[in-house]
Amino acid sequence: MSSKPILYEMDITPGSRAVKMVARVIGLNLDIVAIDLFAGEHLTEAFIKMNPQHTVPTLNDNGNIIWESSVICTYLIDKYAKNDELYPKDLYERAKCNQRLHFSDGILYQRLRNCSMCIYAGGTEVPDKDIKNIQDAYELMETFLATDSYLVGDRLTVADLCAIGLIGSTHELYAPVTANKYPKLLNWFDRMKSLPFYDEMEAPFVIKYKNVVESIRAKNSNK
Ligand SMILES: N[C@@H](CCC(=O)N[C@@H](CS)C(=O)NCC(=O)O)C(=O)O
Repeated sequence: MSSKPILYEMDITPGSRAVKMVARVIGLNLDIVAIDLFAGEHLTEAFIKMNPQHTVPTLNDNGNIIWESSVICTYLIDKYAKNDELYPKDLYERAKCNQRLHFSDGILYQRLRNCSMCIYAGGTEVPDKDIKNIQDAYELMETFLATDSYLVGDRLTVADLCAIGLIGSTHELYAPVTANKYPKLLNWFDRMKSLPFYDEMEAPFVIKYKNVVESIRAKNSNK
């Protein structure tokens, strides 16, 4: 008999929350196992055996191990969703979703990470170039959202769910999404904030992440 998929995650990481939001939307129950990266719980022999890249989120679906949040999300939708609304089966629509997902993984996530790494590595300020890289990504998103209200077309897809936590974090921690410079991105962000699960599943963890980074920054400045 198969059991619930197990999600190894940390709530302050945007990718972990993306997987949980997808599960919520498709009505899938996950067994959640919290991993504390700051305590090195991802570096145990057992975790590395499961995921040699030792990243969260990581999924164990009855022995099938998957990591990379966007890959986990699309797998869960393909396997468990009752319809293809979140991840269209139409090949062109799916390609557009995949492009946005790669943008989130390769551009948004990496640029957020670069900023946080400056602080984790002992710094107190994030270099202007790293902030500028995030703003450049916002400008690209303005073009993605030029005619559409969601990242792919006019309804919510997995592409939106994988981008919310990243934009929420860069906005709160490093580069505000301002109305004068990024009006379409801000409209999209407001639309995401009105999702029924946003206040429960997203907002508190963006603030928690900010507090973690700020407390490390404060310790660094007292050294
Ligand atoms: N693009 C990946 C990023 C995964 C990732 O690097 N997660 C970080 C936390 S945000 C992590 O687990 N870092 C621990 C490590 O690399 O050892 C995803 O969305 O799953």
